[in-house]
Amino acid sequence: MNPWTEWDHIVKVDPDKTLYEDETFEDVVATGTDAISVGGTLGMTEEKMAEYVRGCIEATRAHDVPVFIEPSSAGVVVHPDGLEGYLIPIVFNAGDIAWMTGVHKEWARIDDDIDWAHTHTEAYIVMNEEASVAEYTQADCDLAPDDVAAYAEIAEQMFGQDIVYVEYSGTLGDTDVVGAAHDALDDATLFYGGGVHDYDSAHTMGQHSDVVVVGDLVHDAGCAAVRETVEGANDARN
Ligand code: 1GP
Repeated sequence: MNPWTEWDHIVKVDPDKTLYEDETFEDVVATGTDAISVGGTLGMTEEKMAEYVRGCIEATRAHDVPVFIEPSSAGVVVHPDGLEGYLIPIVFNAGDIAWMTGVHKEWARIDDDIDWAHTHTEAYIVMNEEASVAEYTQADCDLAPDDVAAYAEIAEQMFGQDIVYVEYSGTLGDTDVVGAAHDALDDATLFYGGGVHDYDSAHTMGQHSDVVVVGDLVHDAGCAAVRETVEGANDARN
């Protein structure tokens, strides 16, 4: 069984941002989140990625929290011991179709050490036109709930995706859109990310998805706030 079928919550740490005040990766792990993913859209380098991933792996050693890399370009993937795997975005509504196969091809061309057994793809549907990821991928965010549901459906049924990810990075999404994607899936897991900042927002989005992803909050407000979102996501599932 894929590990994410058991998850309610992920913290996504961005190597281009610092942790909140004097918090550590141990504090991030101790929030009770189910997994850590390391990735960001802008300012990413292999060095920054390596440093953050190393810190997360060391912090999770005493806990049962897996660490994944979610790369945003071909040149930032590292292969440290202790990493659980790789979550590779494929952007289904990208205007720049390199985000369907091109950047992935480039990764395979330059990286001789890809661990395919631990490499998983995520079918992204990018919905916040203001977000860097929307600009970066030239995503068509002008989508109604039935458009998003249809993307989710083809991702699972035609492209065999196990993870569909409705991405509102930076803003809280429309529950009609997120719920439509959720309803369209049979067995695939729906990740939701964007603007989750407290118990209520996590609880609401957890009711319309399977896994709530929290990003900026860990950098901007810290681990006490993240812990509330873990509780909200957990309560939504139970
Ligand atoms: C970003 O979906 C994640 O990829 C989380 O978004 O930073 O808005 O929490 P936020």
